[in-house]
Amino acid sequence: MLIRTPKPSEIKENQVTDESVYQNRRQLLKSMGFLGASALMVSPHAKAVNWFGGDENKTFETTPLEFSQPQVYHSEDLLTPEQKIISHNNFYEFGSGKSDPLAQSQSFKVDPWSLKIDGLVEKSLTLDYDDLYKSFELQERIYRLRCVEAWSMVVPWIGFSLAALIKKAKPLSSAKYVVFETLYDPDQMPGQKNRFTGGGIDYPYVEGLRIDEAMHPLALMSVGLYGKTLPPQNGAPIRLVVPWKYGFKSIKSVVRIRLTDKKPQTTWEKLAASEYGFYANVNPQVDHPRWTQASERRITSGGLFTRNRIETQMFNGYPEAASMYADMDLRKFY
Ligand SMILES: Nc1nc2c(c(=O)[nH]1)N[C@H]1C(S)=C(S)[C@@H](COP(=O)(O)O)O[C@H]1N2
Ligand SMILES: [Mo]
Repeated sequence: MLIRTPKPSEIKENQVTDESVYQNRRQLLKSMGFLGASALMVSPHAKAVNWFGGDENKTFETTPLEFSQPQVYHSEDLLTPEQKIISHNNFYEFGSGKSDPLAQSQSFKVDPWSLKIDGLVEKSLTLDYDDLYKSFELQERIYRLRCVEAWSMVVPWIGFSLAALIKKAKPLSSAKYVVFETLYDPDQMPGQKNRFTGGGIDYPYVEGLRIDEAMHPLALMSVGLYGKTLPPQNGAPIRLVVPWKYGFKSIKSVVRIRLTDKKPQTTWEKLAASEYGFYANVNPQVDHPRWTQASERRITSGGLFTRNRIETQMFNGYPEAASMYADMDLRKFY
């Protein structure tokens, strides 16, 4: 592989401030042996607000992760504070309100877990809970997350490249698409039981990528954020992150990755194909039928409703993705 030349979307570590500095120092101290197991704390989660019944006094416990220092960040923006990232979520399996996932998911069981990679591969694989953290080198990646609803965050994810995982299964040349599936477990996920609170979705939640998109170095399988394992509301124990696409492509709590020769029908496409396409590349020039996509509300350290409107960038500011769509009409393939 060639040495990469930094793109305008990439800047050096010392230009990113905020909570990541704290986390990176912490990681360094840990690698030098200054932080023993007893000093490793549980994440200071916001207390779950309970109105469905269930999680009242429970807070999911996250664990610090070992990860390599990032060489390149893909954002010149300030990080969104951890408390916002873990309390303002879309995860319809736990309810369709932004605070439902935190409130509803705190007793979600992530261990044992089983992630299967199969379909058009030479070697099907199953990763168990421990494999998620030790099969690949974990790396921090700071990405913008741009929801189709026109809000956005900047998240310090920890994970490994999706390409590494797919390569391990040895894809056949006939594989053209990759399909992802979230856990189906209505006993644990109240939204899967109730068509109303679950947003009318036909579960399990399904997403898909073209094989070249899945093999793109920016596509990440995330197992953590802010230096620790993912909390359930963000897609524990493992979720996809595709930073140049609208957030709904970044499917959470994945149990199956299947390679196929047919374009899958994805959850949101099935629900409203004219509003949520298969490609879903962030594009300020193609509006959602009901609102503009030219700008977005960046969630920062200010109050959740602080006015912080910024212009949306093509491919969410990841021009590295552009060449994959060079000969496509992105109005038609939205
Ligand atoms: N299984 C599943 N994955 C999902 C969703 C969901 O409802 N269910 N919501 C998506 C949407 S619309 C967005 S914007 C992101 C939000 O990720 P976050 O809550 O970690 O910010 O998750 C995506 N992944
Ligand atoms: Mo979203």
